[in-house]
Amino acid sequence: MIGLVEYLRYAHKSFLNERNALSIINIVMGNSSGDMDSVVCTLGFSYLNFIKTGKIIYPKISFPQSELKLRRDIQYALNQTGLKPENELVFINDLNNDNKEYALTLVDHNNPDNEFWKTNENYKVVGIIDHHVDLEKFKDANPRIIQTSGSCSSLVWDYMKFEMKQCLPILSKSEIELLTAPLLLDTSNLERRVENIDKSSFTILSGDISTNTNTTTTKELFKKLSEEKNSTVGFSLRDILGKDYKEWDNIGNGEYKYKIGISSCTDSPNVLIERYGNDKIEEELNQWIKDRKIDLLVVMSSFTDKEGEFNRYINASGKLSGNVIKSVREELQLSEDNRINANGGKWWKQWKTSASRKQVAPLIVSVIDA
Ligand SMILES: [Mn+2]
Repeated sequence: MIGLVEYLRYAHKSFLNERNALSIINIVMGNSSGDMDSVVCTLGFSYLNFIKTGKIIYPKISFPQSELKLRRDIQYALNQTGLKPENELVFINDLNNDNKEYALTLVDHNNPDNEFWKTNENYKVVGIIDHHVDLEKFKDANPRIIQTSGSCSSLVWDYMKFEMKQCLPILSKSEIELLTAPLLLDTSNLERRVENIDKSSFTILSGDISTNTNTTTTKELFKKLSEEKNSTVGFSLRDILGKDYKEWDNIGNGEYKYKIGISSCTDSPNVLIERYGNDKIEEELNQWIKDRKIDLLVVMSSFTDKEGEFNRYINASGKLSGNVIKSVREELQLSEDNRINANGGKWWKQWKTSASRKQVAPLIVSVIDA
């Protein structure tokens, strides 16, 4: 049996060699935010499917190669396995506009959200495994698993648990840690947003983590991954905005369709203001709105403060911002924070900390649609 990294190298080479000859390209891809969950679901699904069927569904990273450096947790977990992600994975910018037909398996989203599909409409969605709100599309997809879970990876491991159990014994410690990484990050080391399926998937994986490692506990792994994920030292504000960013298009009932973007960040407003200054922040947000041609940009900041308290803040700009804030204010329990806004900032403290982008995005969309 083939290991994970060995398989990924094999899949990469075979993609480069065979793509011109293929009439239909089978690919699996995560959502456009390209977080650990999306990346690991992509790689893991492709691998386990190969174990199961002997066929390659090519794993595609949903962001350009140049943006890997913004995701230090992913870079770290991949590097640990010995893989050279820059040269041994296929990124979205490696796909050509070549009029190929694509058969798409979506993980961690259930409607294609990548810019790429706007100019390459020759695709079919053939499979979905996701933990976001069901957009009720592609009813013929098989599998079509859309279920609440802390991490989408739990759904993938559960779907192919037979294959997972088969190959775990031959995987290296760092390969298993890579597969465990999204589950730990998405559930804060199994302390928040944990569903039963997360627990059962963790048991499948962790059984082998403990036999494969004597020193690294999952707690330490979680700590290391969080540090890497949250590390933005040396980043420009633009880097931070693009690091975990998603867009929603075609919103509204009128003739004019709105487009909105939501960026998640792990720096507190105070850190951002200290580092970049209020004026620069406002300038960059407006530039972003212009460049992406969006009607609303929401920045969702979440972080744990010195007292160990989990905090959420949001910042809204663009032409819809006033009305949207007014409409979601009660639901998200927003209040102004005068200490932070002293120099003209626009941050709202979100007391309802349980609402992440997964809840906030559909809420904002429904408000604009209404
Ligand atoms: Mn996810």
